[in-house]
Amino acid sequence: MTSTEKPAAPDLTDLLADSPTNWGKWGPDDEVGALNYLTAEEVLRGIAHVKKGEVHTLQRLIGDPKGDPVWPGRTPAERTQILDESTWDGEGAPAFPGGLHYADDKINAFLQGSTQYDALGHVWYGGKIWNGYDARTTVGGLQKASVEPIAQKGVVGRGILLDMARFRGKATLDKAETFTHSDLEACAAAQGVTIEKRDVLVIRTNFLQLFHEQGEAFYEGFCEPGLVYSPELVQWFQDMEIPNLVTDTIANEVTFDPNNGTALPLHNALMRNLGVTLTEIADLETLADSCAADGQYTFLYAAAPLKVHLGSGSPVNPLAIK
Ligand code: UVW
Repeated sequence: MTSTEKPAAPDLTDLLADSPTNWGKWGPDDEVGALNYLTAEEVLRGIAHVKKGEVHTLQRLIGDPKGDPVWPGRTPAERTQILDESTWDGEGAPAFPGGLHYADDKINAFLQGSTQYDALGHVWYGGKIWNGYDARTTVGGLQKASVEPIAQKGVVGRGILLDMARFRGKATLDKAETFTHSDLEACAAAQGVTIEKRDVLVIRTNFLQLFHEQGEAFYEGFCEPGLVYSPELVQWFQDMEIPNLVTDTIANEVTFDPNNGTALPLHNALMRNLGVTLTEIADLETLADSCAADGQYTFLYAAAPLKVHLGSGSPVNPLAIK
C-alpha cells in the first residue's frame, strides 16, 4: 500500500461485532422495532406540545419543477397524464351519461425517491436483516420487515427539531460535515430544550438546498453531511430509546464514514440492529423558521407511510403540529 492509498473499509460484521441489538426484544415476529416505544402514553406526550394548532407538512414536492434530489442510481418520480380534457377532443373518447369528463394520471417512482420511510428490512449485512430474519426473505419483495407493518402502526409521538444548520451558523451544512449525539445535545441546549427519551429526532441540515443551487454538480464527490458512527452514539440511541430519526438529507447520516470508510454504517447499527426507523428527504424549512421565531422546538409528530405490500420503503407526508 502506498502512503496515498486508503486502508480498505472494514466489513460491517467486524465493525459492528459488539454493537447492541434489539433482536427478539419485541418478540420473534416483530417488524416495527423501536416504534414499539411509541405507546399511547407517547402519543399523549406529543399532544401536550400542541400549543397553537399550527400545522407543518414535512414532505418535499414530488415532481418539483426545480428537480427532485435522489440517492445516486435512483431516478426521480415520473408522473404521466393519462386522461385530461384533450381525451375528449377526438373520436372514440369515453362517453359517460351526463357528459362526465375527468383527469387521471399515474406515477412511476422509486419508493425511496422522495420523502420516505425506510422499511426495517431495507438494509443489512452478514445475511441477516432486522430481528435476525434471513436476508433471503428480501428476494422478490420484503416478506419480513417491509414498510407495511410500519404503515399499519403509524408513527406518533413527541418530535424535537434539532436545527444543526442554524446551530452552526450556516445556511446549509457542508458536504461530508459530521456531527455526533453530543452535538445534538448541545444544539438542543442552545435552543433551550432537552432531548427526552423516546423523542422522534428531526434533524435539519438544509443540505439539499445545494441540489437546487448546484444542479448536477451536486452529485460530484457525493457525500452528504450527517451523524457519524461511533459505539457511543449507537449506545446513546439505545439508552434514549429513540424510535425514529428524521432528516432532510437523502440518507440520514454522513454517506461515507470518515473514520473507517464504510458506507452508511448507521443504517445498519441503528435500523438493522436497534430497529430505529429512518425517514429521509424531509422538508424542514417552514418548521425550522417557525421554531426559530417562537422558540418552540417540540411538537406532535405524526406520520404514516403508504401501505405497500412487500415494500422496502414508501413515500410519506409527515406532520409536525405545534
Ligand atoms: C440507501 O439505503 C442506499 O439509501 P436510503 O436509506 O436513502 O434509502
